[in-house]
Amino acid sequence: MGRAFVYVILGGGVAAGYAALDFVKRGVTHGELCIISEEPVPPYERPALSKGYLLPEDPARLPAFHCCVGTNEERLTPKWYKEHGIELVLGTRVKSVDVRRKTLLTATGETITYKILIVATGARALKLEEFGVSGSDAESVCYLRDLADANRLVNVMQSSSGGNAVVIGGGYIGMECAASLVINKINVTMVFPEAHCMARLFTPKIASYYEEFYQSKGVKFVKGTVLASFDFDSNQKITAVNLRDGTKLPADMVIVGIGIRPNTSLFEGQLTLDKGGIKVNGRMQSSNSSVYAVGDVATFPVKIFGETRRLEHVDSARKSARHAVAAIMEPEKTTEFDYLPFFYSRVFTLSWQFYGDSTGDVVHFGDFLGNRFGAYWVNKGHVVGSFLEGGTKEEYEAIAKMTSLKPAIEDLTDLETQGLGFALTF
Ligand code: FAD
Ligand code: NAD
Ligand code: ISD
Repeated sequence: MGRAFVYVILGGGVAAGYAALDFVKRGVTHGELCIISEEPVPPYERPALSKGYLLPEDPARLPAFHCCVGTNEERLTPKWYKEHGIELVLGTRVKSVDVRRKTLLTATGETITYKILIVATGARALKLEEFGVSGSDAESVCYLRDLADANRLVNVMQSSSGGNAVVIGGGYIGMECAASLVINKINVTMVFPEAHCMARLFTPKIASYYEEFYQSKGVKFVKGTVLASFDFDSNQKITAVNLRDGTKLPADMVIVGIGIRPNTSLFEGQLTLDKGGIKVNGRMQSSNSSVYAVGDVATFPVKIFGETRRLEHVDSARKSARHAVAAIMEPEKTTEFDYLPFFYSRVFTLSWQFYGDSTGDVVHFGDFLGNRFGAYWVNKGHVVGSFLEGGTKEEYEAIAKMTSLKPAIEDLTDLETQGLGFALTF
């Protein structure tokens, strides 16, 4: 026999931490809530792993960045969970779930029963092997998803000081890790298949600003090609990476950031999936009414676009988790989730925010030779997305508010002339 809880959160990442805080705020009683996580520590702010955690001096370390310090709220330490009667089952992988019987089976052989399950299993990093390249298990090849990966990356970085790193992938992990490597005095070459970095979001004009900034810090870019193989020395240490276009790059270490896959496998055949995630309604409830899904693993209706989306960003993890808890604890008071997508990044001295959707025509504004510029995306005559680098708190709030209102645009040239001023009028 195992333990029984009213509420179980499966996964102990960002969404789990924010859900726990809201369960307490809404009056969960001692012994009702359990969090099961494969990670050995309570929920923490994952964004810190590619930023403060990698700094050479005074790096961020736990317990400083447990949830919910990312939103300037209470820091949930192990003591906090204990004081609130929340059971933390850490370092424990859930092997299978039976949503009909409402049971989970852990790798330690325990069966845990729930009345309501919140799935917050996040995602896993894609491996090079899934793209037909072997060598992921080599000592100096690093991925970055969890604390164990971050500790490994720090060790590899320290032993590669002054040497060469190749960063595979031009997305979020690639860009943020490349900046951290430079700060650690490592020579960086970034390799990615697209024509420019951050191809899922940036326009060519925005991307060229960041690429030039990175080049000014010594970063080299090899675009339009992918990794083909590694060269090893007699000790099985990587010495170089070979690209499909024939280029050979010397490498003391490699960081791979080539995307993620949501962790849905426990639920395949049991819950409805959509766009790679667990399909939920506006209350974050899956096709089984006792199972909710939040964070990276959930595909939810984004009202403002009139379609479902699966987002891979921390603000969405925090807010979807909080919405699920509200829907569970106060169903009659909780309406449909109404979420404006928000993405951001910070690298070197740069910092940007994006709200909404990056579809339609793009209007750029601001000073691309200086340090404050942006863009609006206009689709079917309405602003649907906004990007701003180097803004103030008030300016970011203004682009968020304006985007949420989807204002009509008659003249793109006029919008370009007004630039940031357009958002500030709302
Ligand atoms: P996660 O935080 O990934 O948590 C999932 C948890 O579930 C993990 O603890 C995992 O071990 C556990 N788990 C999974 N399967 C099982 C199982 N079978 N049994 C037990 N436990 C299980 N987003 C931004 O918007 N801005 C940023 O600056 C930013 N920086 C990031 C930096 C890094 C290095 C990474 C990796 C991501 C970053 N993100 C950022 C994305 C953001 O962190 C994620 O969107 C967010 O963590 C998703 O939260 P989650 O709770 O859904 O999943
Ligand atoms: P990503 O989706 O941002 O980027 C993946 C990149 O992989 C693409 O840009 C492309 O350049 C590259 N790629 C694809 N196929 C390739 C191939 N065959 N060979 C080489 N490169 C290839 O994913 P990521 O950068 O791995 O980030 C992982 C997750 O972490 C994402 O969910 C991301 O949102 C999250 N994250 C977010 C932030 C942030 O929001 N600031 C920061 C870090 C991580
Ligand atoms: O949102 C975030 C972010 O970007 C971080 O680095 O949360 C973390 C914390 O602020 C780290 O303390």
